[in-house]
Amino acid sequence: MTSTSEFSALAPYGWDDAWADAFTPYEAEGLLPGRVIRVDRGQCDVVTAGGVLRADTAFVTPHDPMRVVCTGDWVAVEPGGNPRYVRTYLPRRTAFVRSTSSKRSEGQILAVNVDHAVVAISLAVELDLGRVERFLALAWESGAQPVVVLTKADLVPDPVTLAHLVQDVETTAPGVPVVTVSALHGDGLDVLVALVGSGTSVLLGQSGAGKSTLANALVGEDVMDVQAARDVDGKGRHTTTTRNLLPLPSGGVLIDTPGLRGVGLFDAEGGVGQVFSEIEELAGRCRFHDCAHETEPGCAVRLALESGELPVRRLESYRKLMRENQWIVAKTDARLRSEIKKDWKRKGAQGKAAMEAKRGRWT
Ligand SMILES: Nc1nc2c(ncn2[C@@H]2O[C@H](COP(=O)(O)OP(=O)(O)OP(=O)(O)O)[C@@H](O)[C@H]2O)c(=O)[nH]1
Ligand SMILES: [Mg+2]
Ligand SMILES: [Zn+2]
Repeated sequence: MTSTSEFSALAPYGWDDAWADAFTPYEAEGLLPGRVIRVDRGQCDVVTAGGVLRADTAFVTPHDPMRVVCTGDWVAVEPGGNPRYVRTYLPRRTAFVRSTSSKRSEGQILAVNVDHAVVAISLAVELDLGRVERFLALAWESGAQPVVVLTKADLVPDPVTLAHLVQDVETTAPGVPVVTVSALHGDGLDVLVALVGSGTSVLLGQSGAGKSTLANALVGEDVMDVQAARDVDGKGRHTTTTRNLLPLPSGGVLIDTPGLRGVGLFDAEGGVGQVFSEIEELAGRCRFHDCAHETEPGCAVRLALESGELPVRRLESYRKLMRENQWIVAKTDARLRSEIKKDWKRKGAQGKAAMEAKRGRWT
């Protein structure tokens, strides 16, 4: 039986009956359940019913970047020991993954067990809609509900300009709530509090977008460091260097993350489709099932382009991200294939050695 009440102190961190069920076999082994609130060079802080414990993550497959312990993980941790080890993490409900670089098609896990992926976009710099679409594709793909937060609204004093910017983002993000906030003046925070008031939310975005400032405003305390002043967002020093999980006073849990220069897609075809849902809807109305929206008759996508209903930029961005995704997937497959081949070769060599040993060559 699971003793939910024994671990009820974990409820503010998102502990529920399903986590309790998943933990049952580890409870029988005398391990403690907890949630990772920060990971730092092979060590992590785990909040347990009895308080925060420092634990080593080396036990949990350290060589596969997709399987390392991540902030937001629910883990089974040893009750004592020096070092004390995290034995395993419970199966993840959602995972936000990007590809680490364009050269190597490896996934990097940025946040797990997240319900709301809050993409922070600064209004202090020129809007890059392509970047918004990229973040949203990974957010949808992760299984979390995306939210866009336009920060530093106080720096756009003209309401007409602000309305245009919000509209641009809204047409770029169908099905995604777009919230405008100013942490400086407190504007829009109530709307955000309502959105992140249940479950786990992660703040993602470029360095300087104002994520930690927002985290402090939501927590109601200066728990995260913020750079006093900076010239341009997205440049220079990263103020936040670890991912930190913070319980919110009004309910819900927030993960603040270090700024990201870029997010490469990682097997995110479904996510890309959701970001461009209006294009996929239009494509469904094309006369030909496999319409490329080039010169085919009865093309609903081209019709929407001509009427101005669909911006050219959107279609181009959709094509670009789809191509990039296919390329990443193909590259990953190639890498997997070569790994499998290497494995066969190794097994083949072992098999040969075993055969030769059997024949008594080395005896
Ligand atoms: N004018 C104005 N400035 C803000 C607002 N929110 C944040 N800032 C400023 O923006 C700068 C960056 O804020 P941070 O919260 O550190 O940004 P961050 O996204 O956490 O940055 P990293 O940790 O490097 O990823 C700081 O100088 C803040 O004071 C706002 O609402 N209005
Ligand atoms: Mg920060
Ligand atoms: Zn078409």
